[in-house]
Amino acid sequence: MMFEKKILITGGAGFIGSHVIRRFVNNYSNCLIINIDKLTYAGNLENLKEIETKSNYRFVKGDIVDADFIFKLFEEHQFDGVIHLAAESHVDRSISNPIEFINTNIIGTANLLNAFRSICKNTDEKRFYHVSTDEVYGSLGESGFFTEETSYDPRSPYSASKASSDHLVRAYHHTFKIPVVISNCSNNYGSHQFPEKLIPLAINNIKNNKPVPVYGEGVNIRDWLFVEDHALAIDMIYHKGKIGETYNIGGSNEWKNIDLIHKLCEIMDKKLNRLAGTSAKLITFVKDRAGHDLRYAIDSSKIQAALGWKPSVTFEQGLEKTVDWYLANEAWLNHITSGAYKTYYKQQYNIA
Ligand code: NAD
Ligand code: TDX
Repeated sequence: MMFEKKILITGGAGFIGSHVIRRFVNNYSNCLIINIDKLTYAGNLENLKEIETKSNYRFVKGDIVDADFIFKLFEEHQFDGVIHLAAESHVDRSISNPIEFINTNIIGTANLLNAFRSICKNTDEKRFYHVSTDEVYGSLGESGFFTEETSYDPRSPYSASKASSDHLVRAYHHTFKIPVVISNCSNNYGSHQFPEKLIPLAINNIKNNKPVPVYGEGVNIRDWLFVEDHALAIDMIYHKGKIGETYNIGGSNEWKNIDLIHKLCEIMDKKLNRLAGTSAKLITFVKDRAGHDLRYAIDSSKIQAALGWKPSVTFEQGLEKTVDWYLANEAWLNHITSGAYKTYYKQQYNIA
């Protein structure tokens, strides 16, 4: 079958990437969607079971840090577009092992930019979309919002590596005139998120009657967005975003960590038929994260006005959907926490 366009999505076996792949494979049957992913601890092909047999989808296991592999892939496919999500994404891991973040997030992005540049002949017809984070802007005090004009001030090895890759993307656009677009999004939550991040970790621990660790005094604030609304924004930016522009994406949904955990505990008590207050007894204050950013909050008026994007669910609806998904997908949780999903790859695809 001939496809009108070929789109490369990197990191498609991860949390956000799998939502983006599902959306693109289902909505754009005229496009061939190629997913490259290294399948680190965070990448899980089980996330893509629903679409893996569709004729417009291909998976290739590979590392974006491997420049030869990336060049050959671009030479073979001459992609029309790239949506780049592959990254090391967990702030705590970046504190214990920064080098992995520098390799994947900076060198990996540079490899993709070089390979993309090599296939850009008529630059207007292609695009390189870098999916980034609001953490590049640093930390807010009690008031104010991050806009697209806010100066970069990354403060963790993770955010410094993402800021660095954003700078490279803009520098390649400026210097080599390759067509790029960038978005910086706030904290995502939803199904298929690795249970090391706050919301799935808390759901999993409450379910298993384990302590729910709250860093410091739980006063840090995050702006939470349902992952499917991020995938919708990515779709709109990829198709309608203006070349060379940056778009901030956020839920206008700020929560202090401790209040969010209490809300989750209430939902879990109801879902698990526990007495009100049972789950909250699991809350345990632990040592704070080193360099813990106090507050993130996004001003997303640009994408709302320019592209007509807005979140489709309220936080109550999104959280309830999320809890329901984790409770209904016990096997997924057990596989990913035990590493047993590797057996599935072996049986299904003969991938080690
Ligand atoms: P994730 O950790 O769930 O998934 C990352 C994916 O990238 C995994 O499938 C992993 O196997 C793959 N990967 C890692 N290193 C690779 C390499 N060297 N080569 C190829 N593949 C590799 O991350 P996520 O939460 O889905 O985040 C996706 C992107 O969105 C990241 O770039 C992240 O910075 C950005 N982002 C995340 C959030 C959030 O709240 N999770 C918010 C804003 C932006
Ligand atoms: O056990 C925990 N206890 C706790 O109090 C964990 C894992 C986190 N926290 C706190 C730290 C943060 O203030 O909860 C908040 C959210 O933490 P994470 O889920 O680790 O997310 P964060 O550090 O805010 O980063 C996330 O959002 C921006 C993603 O991991 C990044 O990839 C994204 O760029």
